[in-house]
Amino acid sequence: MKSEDIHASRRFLATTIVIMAAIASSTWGAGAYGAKTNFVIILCDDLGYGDLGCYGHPTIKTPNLDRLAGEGMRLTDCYAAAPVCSPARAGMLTGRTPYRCGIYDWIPNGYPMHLRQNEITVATLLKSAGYATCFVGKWHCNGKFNSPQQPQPDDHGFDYWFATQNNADPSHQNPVNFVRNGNPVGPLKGSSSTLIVDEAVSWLAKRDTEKPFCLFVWFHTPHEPIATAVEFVERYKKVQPLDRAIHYGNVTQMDHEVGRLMKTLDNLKLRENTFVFFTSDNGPETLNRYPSANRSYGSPGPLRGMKLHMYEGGIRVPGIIRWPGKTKAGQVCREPINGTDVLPTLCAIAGAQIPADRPIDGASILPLFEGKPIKRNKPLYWQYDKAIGDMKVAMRVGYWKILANAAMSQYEIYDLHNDPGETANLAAQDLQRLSRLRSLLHQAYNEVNTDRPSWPALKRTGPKKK
Ligand SMILES: [Ca+2]
Repeated sequence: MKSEDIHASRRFLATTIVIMAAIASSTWGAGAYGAKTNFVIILCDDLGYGDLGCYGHPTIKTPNLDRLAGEGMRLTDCYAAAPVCSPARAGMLTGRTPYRCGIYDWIPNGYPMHLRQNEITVATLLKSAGYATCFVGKWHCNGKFNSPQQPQPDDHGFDYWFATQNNADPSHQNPVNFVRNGNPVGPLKGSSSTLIVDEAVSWLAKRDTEKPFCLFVWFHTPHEPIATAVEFVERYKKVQPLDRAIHYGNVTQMDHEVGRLMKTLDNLKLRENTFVFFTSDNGPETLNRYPSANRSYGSPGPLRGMKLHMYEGGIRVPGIIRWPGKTKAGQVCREPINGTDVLPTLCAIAGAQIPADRPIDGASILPLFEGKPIKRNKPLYWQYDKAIGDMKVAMRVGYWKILANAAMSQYEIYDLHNDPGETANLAAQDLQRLSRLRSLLHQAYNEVNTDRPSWPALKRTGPKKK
């Protein structure tokens, strides 16, 4: 998008926000739980389904997240909106299948692909409903980061931001590439997880307490290139090789920082009226993609595939919700939930209107807190044209999952209830079910791919690939 287009679309958006704010103010307090619930949305990067203690990892210690799950609700069937970074993030911010937004793959530095200004994010909607909004961590929703040529976190509704385009450079330790509210910060001392939580804690302390808040904490951890503070590596002295210990320690360090953030909520007496959601943007890194620095020892648990796969290991991720008075201690929820559900859910809680002028694919998960099923008007759908393997499209309907190749001519179906590891493709045995699922899949595929935006040729103009 040219800069003049951005200005024009910003004017359009400003008008839209005024209209939406008017709508929101007229419905202030009309949300199911009033408008004073705060939100903390924590996203990990490449944390696998099996990487937390409370999800069965035999070695990695995550006491703070285990406690959070024990205090709230652990989701067994929580999904990212895509098996790769940028699309999953776009899906969470917009409530839309990422392909609708034109976010087709991870966005290298300098690429034209970005979350366009005409997309309406959950932060924009909450801000218009009176929320203070803050983003800290890995953004990865544009290629031209901190450039007037593309929208930045503040253009998408975050009052305050402290972020990197993609990974922390040169690694998680002592990063040099953070930007705070448009100003490059320069070299920093410490781990990115610590720096991010420091910033979040600082913002919480100085925020406008007259407003409810929405805080997005998007860790770089445990994505490559990993570096872990010595004290956390030393907790895995018996683990070999050292790179595995470094990876495990990296997850434990992130867990420690989540604990620090939760402690801050307690200290500020914010626990009771804060909805906390912890999840990951996709499955664990595929082994051996970085042979020179392979510290990717994440686990998909019992699931098939890893990051970049359309099988469950690529998209099913940990999910923990703590909302005192609404979630019950130690509750386990088996209802499928997608990253695209964040926008409708937060808006429902806050009493903010969701956009009516475009397809919103997620659904509010509020019924779950009353012991009822989520009302979805469309099945969960994923698409990633560059997925590893033949399967590029997937859909879940109840316990059934269908996958298709790029030509939409070959199919696999799995019964996730009896076969969560997707070991038995039943497409040839259950033709009636295949036919029904295939029809639903084609319907979604055709709808999503009709109006999707295109980009100029993806020629790299930025620094080296990471
Ligand atoms: Ca990722």
